[in-house]
Amino acid sequence: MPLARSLSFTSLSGLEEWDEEFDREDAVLFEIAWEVANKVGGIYTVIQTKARLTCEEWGENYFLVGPYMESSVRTQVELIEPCNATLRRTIDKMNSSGCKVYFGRWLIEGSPYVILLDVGFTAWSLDRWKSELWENCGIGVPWFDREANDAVLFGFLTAWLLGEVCTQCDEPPHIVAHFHEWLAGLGLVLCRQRQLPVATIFTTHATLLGRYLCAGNVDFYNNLAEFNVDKEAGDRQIYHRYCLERAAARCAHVFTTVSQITAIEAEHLLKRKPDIVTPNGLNVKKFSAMHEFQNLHAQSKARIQEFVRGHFYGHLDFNLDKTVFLFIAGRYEFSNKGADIFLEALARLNYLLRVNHSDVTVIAFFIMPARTNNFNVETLKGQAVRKQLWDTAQTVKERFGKKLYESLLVGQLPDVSKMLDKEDFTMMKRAIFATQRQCLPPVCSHNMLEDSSDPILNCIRRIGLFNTAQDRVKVIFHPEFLSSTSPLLPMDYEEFVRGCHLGVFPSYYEPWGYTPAECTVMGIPSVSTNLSGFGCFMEEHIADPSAYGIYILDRRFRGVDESCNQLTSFLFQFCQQSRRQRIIQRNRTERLSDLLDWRYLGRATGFRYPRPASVPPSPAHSLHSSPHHSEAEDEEEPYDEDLEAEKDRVNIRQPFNMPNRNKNQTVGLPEKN
Ligand code: G6P
Ligand code: 1S3
Repeated sequence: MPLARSLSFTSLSGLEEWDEEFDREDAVLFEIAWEVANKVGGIYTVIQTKARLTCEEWGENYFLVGPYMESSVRTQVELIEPCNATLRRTIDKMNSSGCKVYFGRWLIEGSPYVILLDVGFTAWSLDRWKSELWENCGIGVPWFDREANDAVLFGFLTAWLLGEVCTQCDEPPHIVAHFHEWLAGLGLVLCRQRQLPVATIFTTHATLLGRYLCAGNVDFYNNLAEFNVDKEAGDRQIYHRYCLERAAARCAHVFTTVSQITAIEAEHLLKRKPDIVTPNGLNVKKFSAMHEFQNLHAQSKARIQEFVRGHFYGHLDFNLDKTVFLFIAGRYEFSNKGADIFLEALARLNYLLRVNHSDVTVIAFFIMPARTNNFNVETLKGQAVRKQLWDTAQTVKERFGKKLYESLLVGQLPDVSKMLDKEDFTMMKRAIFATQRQCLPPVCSHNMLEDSSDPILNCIRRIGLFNTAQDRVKVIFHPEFLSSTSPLLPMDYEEFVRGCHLGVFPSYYEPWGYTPAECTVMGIPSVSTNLSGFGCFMEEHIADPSAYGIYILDRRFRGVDESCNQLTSFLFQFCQQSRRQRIIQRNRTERLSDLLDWRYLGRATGFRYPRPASVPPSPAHSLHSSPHHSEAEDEEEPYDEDLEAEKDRVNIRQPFNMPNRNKNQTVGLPEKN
């Protein structure tokens, strides 16, 4: 089967030697994932952000295949007639044989075609397909594992679809099928087992065993070669899932993963070395005006500040202008995502800020979804009190303004002592009395269903970060993804990230890590680790990552306590930066976004961003770029930003001028610098 020569956005670039006769015009690409038009986690972001470019490359020959989820389809997909005769015949045939297959356009950038398979509708075939799987592949799937049952249905349906396309084609088709993650992997295995004329790619975004082992108390990276994989999978009752995953990795013509570190993991746990590493990109949108992203930061920060005013009512004894917003967000995997060491570092930072009599306050947000019973009353009350204070201030202002106006009308300067009357004072006193509270500002915005066993709450209880007046570090756990329709914090995730100062993602298990990448393209500095794909990638491509606001925590060569100290020192340094230094650092961070653009990703090999030429951001070494610098200057607009940017720009070659991909790229743990 001929394979693609330069399918740069489907993991095949660099495999030119596979077939010189391949012609893209004749080829059709199917990309298959459980997260097509169905948001579960990071794979959705991969596919969604890559769609525009893949559509540009493949045009009418690109089809995404996913599960039919009615609620997502209603909001994200326009159902239409199949776009060509082959697909029409294929879908008609399947639908007349007891399936429900839908065709449409996914309403995202690029508007790719989607083929959606209703797995629930074919559940009647589950037992038969499971027997077939057992007979042909020796994989037995237990009845109680719903996710694995879905994987079986989805796998058989995708293999059926691809087989039917081959049958319905007038000429021998050139089909490339790219499968993501174990949930979609069975389709690939069946394609090979049925000997369909389809070139297959399997991308793993995390291994099942890796995720499970890391979440337990295991020294994962030092024992990678030692694990008895079958036993470990069996002990965790995921042996059948593991078999599906490993079979897909082994059967694929091309096996890929998203980072070097996951490539090593896959080699040991799935027993196949990935053919190529394909880092994840983003669909980067550049603003035409240079500082637009800085303005957006200021706007979004103002909205977060409003929320904080409400949340801390009665305890607003800190200066919001000297308050730094940190956040961690993502799937709620307490230790895998590093929430454990973030909390510990916050406790240490709290101590450091206190003993150093710092006037900086830190508010750390934890945005990780957990099971809740909705917002708690105290949190909602905070926003109501803030609103009431605002309304009172507006009413008094209006009355004041009216008196002022009337006084001016009769040609008199107002007597300021009479501008506010008794009624105004009563109204204001009442509003102030309403801000008294008997309790501390809550550390959690919701009523947690598993409050007493929740790992974040238990850690907060242990380290004692209770939002007291003495605490320089305050904590807010928001156990729900953000939404612009929330009555509490009505912002979507992107707006929220823009308004924060630093994203903190000290993950222990993170094959790639979109959260710090998203921060980068929005010009928000972040902390990641040298155990995350993103951290290793940035370490490889930037000479002095922290100068660019990319703090990479060492979790590979240090113990937990040492990593925690390093994180504390990153955070403490960050808190000591002046506003000007933060602005300069954000500019630098934003300048890295090309590196993460799908458009240029493939060309990044061998390229390194040099140290920035302009003033370093570290407060210890920083020289002010203009004389007579004072804190007051920090309050002004960053008037010398262009100059700083220009200095850096001459020093940085843009990624699209970079040398081509190194074909001899090896897969191995990146060396420590
Ligand atoms: C942006 C805005 C500035 C604002 C600054 C605040 O750069 O353009 O007007 O002063 O953000 O930065 P900070 O790091 O203090 O939130
Ligand atoms: C996985 O999602 P996760 O957060 O469970 O896939 C993502 C996309 O490749 C990746 O960024 C992340 O590290 C993995 O862990």
